[in-house]
Amino acid sequence: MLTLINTNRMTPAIGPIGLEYVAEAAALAGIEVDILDLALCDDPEKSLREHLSHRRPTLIGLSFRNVDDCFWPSAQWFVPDLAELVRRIRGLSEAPIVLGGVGFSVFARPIVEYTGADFGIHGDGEQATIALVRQLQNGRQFEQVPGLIWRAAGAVRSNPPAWPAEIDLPARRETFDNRTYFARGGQCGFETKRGCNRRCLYCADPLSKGPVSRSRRPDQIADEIEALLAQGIDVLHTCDAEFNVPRSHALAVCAEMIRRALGDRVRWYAYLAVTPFDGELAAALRRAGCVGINFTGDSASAAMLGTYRQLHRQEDLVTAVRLCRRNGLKVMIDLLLGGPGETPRTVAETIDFIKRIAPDCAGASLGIRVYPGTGMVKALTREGPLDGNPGLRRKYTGPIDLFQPTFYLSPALGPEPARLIKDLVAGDPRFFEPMVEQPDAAATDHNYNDNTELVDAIRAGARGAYWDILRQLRCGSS
Ligand code: B12
Repeated sequence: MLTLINTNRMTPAIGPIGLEYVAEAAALAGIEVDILDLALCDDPEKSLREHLSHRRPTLIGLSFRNVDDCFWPSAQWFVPDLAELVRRIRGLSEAPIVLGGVGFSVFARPIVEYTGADFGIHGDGEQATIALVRQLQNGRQFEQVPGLIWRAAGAVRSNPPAWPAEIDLPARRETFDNRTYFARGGQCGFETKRGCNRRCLYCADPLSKGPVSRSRRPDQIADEIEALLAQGIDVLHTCDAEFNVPRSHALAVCAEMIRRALGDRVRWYAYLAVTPFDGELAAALRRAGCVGINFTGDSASAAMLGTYRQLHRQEDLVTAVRLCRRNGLKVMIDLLLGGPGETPRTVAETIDFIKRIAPDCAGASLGIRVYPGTGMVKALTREGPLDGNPGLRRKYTGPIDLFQPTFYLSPALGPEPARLIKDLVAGDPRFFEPMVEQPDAAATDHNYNDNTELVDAIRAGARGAYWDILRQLRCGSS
């Protein structure tokens, strides 16, 4: 028996889609699967005890979605809680423990070492978990398990990440309680591809999902959406890095949804790169049921777009907003303020520009989570040793340790960068502002970590992407 446990208790609750895919693939391969969803338990400690007391699994799998909340200055780190959970499970069961998940895959080896887990899977979990169960039952040839991290003779060993080119994923989405997730989380996810071939300076997606885009079959995606619809779940969010990379696959997915008239029955939101985006794609998205797009804008300053290695330019932002308006799509531009070389002038240029092109809303995040293995680290080490870099912010003490939440914030923004941005936003309600470092400051940001404003709105019936729900609450329009 394979016991799979969802460990993510953040609210609003997001369904553990990755773990559900793993569970359904394992069941399809003939493995007996057993589920414990700690997000939906009132007393997780008690549920864990009761659940494990009368089961003897071959393997216990824990999903670890968020390593930290990626938000400065809250900078919450969740790895110590995971280590504590592993310790508690050890006291309740002798089964080996495997870890996996998107956040996990960014830091796979250090997390296995820190938590003392037996195994970890870096990358896609479906076939790797099946292979691990088989090897535990027979042979223990761990070199044959894709993406596996394991302990042997006192050392931690690892195979190359599991990023199979072919994704055959006939998901039924019946293993977790997606109805409850819809009621508590306001939307459910669906995935159309994995991996990204872009090289944005700060992004960890190529580390967890691989450096090339690997697409799912449009018919399997549409089947999955129909399965969710059959459960009464009709508001969705893509779980791809960028839905429109590559554009051809985005169009193919939309075409299949249009062919099945899903656009009349479902509303969905997506993350998109600013380019490629054109009239044909915008119209297809709308006809397929997409109602809102969150663009990875990052900046509107040419210098900063170059630093972030973004492919779009100011005029592409203009086009994106215009095409969304023309096609009835709500539009959010996500900004990443404070990167290397950011100055009060480049921030002002960006905020003024965004105000002028008038998206429905804009996320003004301040500070960039620095992940090991990204271009950010290379750029910063060119300036000198990380310890002593005046731009690095963290809440822990001691030497810089990128495993723990560590953020970069351009020193040129001065001693009160959040205040600077607030002044530039000047009360424009379309902007989600960075949090000012004061204990009594009212939240005007878009941190979805334990966000009670969102939890309450969803309980009262709001559905959709969180930026769209917050936007409606703050701007009062639908
Ligand atoms: C879509 C998305 C969102 C949507 C979710 C919508 C929805 N209904 O699902 C929204 C906007 C709500 C969101 C919010 C947040 N997100 Co988000 N999100 C994503 C995104 C793009 C996709 C995640 C996803 O579902 N992937 C698809 C699934 C199928 O993949 P998967 O989970 O990796 O699962 C596979 C493997 O990991 C593995 N696996 C999974 N579980 C297990 C378990 C075992 C035992 C094994 C062996 C394997 C295994 O197998 C699975 C199938 O192959 C990722 C980035 C990315 N490209 O993945 C960021 C990402 C996960 N988010 C992130 C963050 C930080 C957050 C927030 C905390 C942000 C915030 N402060 O508000 C919140 C947290 C919300 C919550 N309650 O958990 C970070 C996490 C990084 C980190 N430092 O830990 C990511 C990686 C983005 C980033 N690079 O910064 N997010």
